[in-house]
Amino acid sequence: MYAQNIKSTGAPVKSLDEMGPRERRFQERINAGEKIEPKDWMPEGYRKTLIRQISQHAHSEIVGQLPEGNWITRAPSLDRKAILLAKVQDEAGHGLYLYCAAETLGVTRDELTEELLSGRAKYSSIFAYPSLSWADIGAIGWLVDGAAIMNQVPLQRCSYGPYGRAMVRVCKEESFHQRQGYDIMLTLCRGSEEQKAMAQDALDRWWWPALMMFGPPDDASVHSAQSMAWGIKQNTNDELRQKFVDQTVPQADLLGLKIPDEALVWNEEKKAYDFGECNWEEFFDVIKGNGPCSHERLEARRKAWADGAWFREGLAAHAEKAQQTFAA
Ligand code: BYC
Repeated sequence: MYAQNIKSTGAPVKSLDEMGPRERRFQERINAGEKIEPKDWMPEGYRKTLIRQISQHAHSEIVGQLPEGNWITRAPSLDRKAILLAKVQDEAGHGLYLYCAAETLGVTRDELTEELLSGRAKYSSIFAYPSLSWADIGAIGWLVDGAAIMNQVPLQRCSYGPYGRAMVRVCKEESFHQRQGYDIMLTLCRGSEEQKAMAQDALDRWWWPALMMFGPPDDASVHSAQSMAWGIKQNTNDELRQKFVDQTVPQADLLGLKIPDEALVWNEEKKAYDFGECNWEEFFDVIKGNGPCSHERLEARRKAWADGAWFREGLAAHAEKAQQTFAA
């Protein structure tokens, strides 16, 4: 079983002996590394957990377009504008694959949209923060997409086939996104004193929110133990956070930037960095919908949905007409 080493605050994970025959067979398939496909039998909790995680992930991709979309018209060159535009379009594409993956579990796209627009659904905490300068676009690509890759590469091995397969293409694109962000940071850090200061300021503001993307610490993670037993998650939140810090500190050194954490120090014994604690009070407040930009983000999505109504109606009318022509 996968999830023995974490304390969970959620419901206890059942052992094989406690399961009925169908559930036991399902768990054995997962333990053997088999993929679960949409028409296969699955426990209701597995289905609900996937709908929750995949839809939150989809919403994050869609809402995540907003902080960067904010800079498309102000990118400093035509090349940077074209690259940023392509990146933001990729995020829309990720949202669409993920909504499709969620639909295979018996929920409709309209239901998921309604959850987001009503404020009931969560999306990644990171997008509740503002993008104040061009350097923030570098920091988002470098840190936010970097954290996303760290989290999503293991998700390619998720036990649910459609989610794992969607992650393959998403990860390839995220890798390009991370590099474009790092390239912006590198250019700024090789530029004037003011440009380097702008890059440092962006790192100072995005570092801690990026670490929070991995979710609460393991002892406060409600879903990890069960999600790992089901092969949905392959790693705990803290394991991935640690890997991200270990990968990112040398990248900051190469830029000549200082990570804003006085507790950050290499630990030779564990061959990894020790680092400070995130402000978890702030994290829980943000995921309740009280982040600096939470209100603005939802308003932007509601407006986009309302502005697109005429187009959705047109599509529905066209589909109906096509059906009538076909039936005649
Ligand atoms: N933000 O038991 P836990 C991108 C919630 S977008 C908000 O550890 P779990 C990009 C969690 O939902 C990539 N909420 O949960 C796009 C749960 O609440 P509920 C986004 C969070 O699910 C555009 C509660 O806290 N990536 O890269 O086992 C431009 C307890 O947590 C967060 C994904 O969505 C958070 N950060 O683990 C640029 C990855 N963390 O649902 C870039 C897929 C936790 O009980 N998701 N919560 O009300 C996952 O891997 C997992 O869902 C998490 C959390 C690791 C995030």
